[in-house]
Parts: sequence; C-alpha cells; structure tokens
Amino acid sequence: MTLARSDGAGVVRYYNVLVEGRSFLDDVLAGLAAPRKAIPAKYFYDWRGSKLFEAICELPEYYPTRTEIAIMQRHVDEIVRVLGRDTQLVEYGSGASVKTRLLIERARPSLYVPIDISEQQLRNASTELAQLFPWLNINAVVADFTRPLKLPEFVGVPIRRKAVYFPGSTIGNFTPDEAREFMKGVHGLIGTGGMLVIGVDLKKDKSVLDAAYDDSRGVTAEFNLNLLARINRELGGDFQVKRFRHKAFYDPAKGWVEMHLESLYQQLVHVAGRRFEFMPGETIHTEISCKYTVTEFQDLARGARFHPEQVWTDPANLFAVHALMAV
Ligand code: AVJ
Repeated sequence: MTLARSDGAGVVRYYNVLVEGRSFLDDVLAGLAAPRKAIPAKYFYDWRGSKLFEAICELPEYYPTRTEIAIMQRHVDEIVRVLGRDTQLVEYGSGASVKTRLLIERARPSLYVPIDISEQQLRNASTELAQLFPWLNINAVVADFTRPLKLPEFVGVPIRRKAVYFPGSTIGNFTPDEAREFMKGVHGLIGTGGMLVIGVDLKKDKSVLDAAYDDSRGVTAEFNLNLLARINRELGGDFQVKRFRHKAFYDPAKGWVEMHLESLYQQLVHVAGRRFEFMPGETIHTEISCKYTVTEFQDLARGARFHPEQVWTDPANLFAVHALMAV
C-alpha cells in the first residue's frame, strides 16, 4: 500500500492486488494457437487503446456513452436514494468519467474504491478526483476484475453498506454465463443488502448496432487493429497491421456484437519466437458485446441472487441503468 497526496487534495491510498498469473504474452500465445483464434478484450486498453476508446465514446454512431450519461443526469437523485448514505462505493473500470463524478458529488460516499487493471489510468483518475473532491476518501485498487477478486480490508471509515457501480455496459464483454458468475463475485464482495448499479446496453435494431461498432470514420477499426500494434510493441510481434481488417457485426441469434480482426491474405506471423499461420478470411476473435432486454438482464441478475430494485432507460430505449440489491 502506498500513499500519495496531491496538493490541496484528499489522500489517496493505492493497493495492488494484481495476481501475476497469466500475462499478456501467455494469453496472446494461447489465443493465437487455438483452433479458433481469440484474444481477450481487456488487452485493448493500453495507453493508445484507452485514448481510442475515448474517441469512440464521442462518435455520432456510438450512442451508449452519451445515452448513459443522460440517464444518470436525469435520475441521479433516485439513484442516490437507492444507494443510501455512508456507502463504500466501489467502481469497476474507468474513474474520472462524467458519470463517476456525478455520482460521487451527489452520493458523497464515505469511501470511494476505484478498481482498474491499468495502474497509470488509476493514478491519473484518482489524482484528479482527489483534487475535485478534497473531502473524499479514496482507496484505489489495481486489479483485474475479470478474475476473482478480494478487496483489502479498509479501516477507519463508517460504512453502512457497500455498493458497486459498474457503468459503460462493460458487463457486455462477458458471455451471459460469465456475467452471472461475475455478479456472484460482486455479491460476495458487497454482501447481503449491498447494491449494484450497473449500465447495460439494450437489444435494438441490427443496423444501429452494426454502425455503432463499425463507424464511418474508422475509429473502432483503429481501436481493434491497435491490438496487433500493441502485440508488436510489447511482445516483439511482426504483424503487418495493413494485412488485417476490422470486422464487427451484431448476431441477433446470440444477442451480441462480435468483433474480429480478419486476415486479408494467407500469411505467417511471429510472436515471441513462435510462428502462427493465417488463412485468407481467418479471424482473431477480439470482443463480444452482449445486449440484454430489461427483463433478460433482471433474470440474469436473479440467478446471481440480486433483486431488481429499479431500472432507468432513455426515451429511445437504447440503454438501461439497473439498481439491484444483493439478497
Ligand atoms: C467498453 C466494452 C462497453 O462493448 O461497447 C466499443 C467496447 N468496443 N466499441 C462496448 C467497445 C468497440 C465497449 N465496452
């Protein structure tokens, strides 16, 4: 645990609970050796990938971010009411976003616990929040929340109950089965009576979803292809990025968007001294983004022993914010 004080601001405590298990290298080698090549979506977010994702959030076709912000702004009082006072507010991913600030400002949590896989992102976001909210207690945790997680014991703050805020429809990166398991983990973390406020993208027309994940300016394509550039930079790979193309589509039967990197040619690629062959049209599966109707997600939540308390959507029914209580 380390302490850092940013001038005139609150104290931020940093904890690192990253388990040095499977690394980027392990996951890439295993993913490229598989009969159906795939790499986990969490590896999109190096510095450049995080910047590209921020650019995606501003795209006209990418409705989720602005829609979720509008829902939060419109209903923040009700959301704060279900969260209650003196909560320990845990947030998965992000940190300094508009949504987080709004919630902290209104809910005034006794303790704010941002969790992020990127220590750099976490430090930047926490420093900014400590300056914005000098009264705020921040215990920032570097962790991979796609794996089972146990938080350090935090002392010295009155906590009536724990709440988790998980915005951005990041839950969509899990399959429904994985999402249920993840939510069981959240249940264990917050305990009975704890609250989960979670942003979930809604099912909608294929044309809208296809455009959101394959925008006209090619920013999402760049975001997806950056994964290959990252492998080249960090793992000494020799991907010729121009020999791959971004492919993204909504599969209504599966209820999710799939993103792939498609090989345009037959080609050989090397990573860390290992050789991988690609056939023309062969893809690396890089992401799924699951979409749920309100009732589908409530049913999933019940399977993880969460009771649906309230749900807020936008007038066009693009996005949902659920408040769920651990029972
Ligand atoms: C950050 C996982 C919510 O699935 O919409 C955006 C990531 N991928 N465009 C999403 C993403 C392509 C995003 N999440």
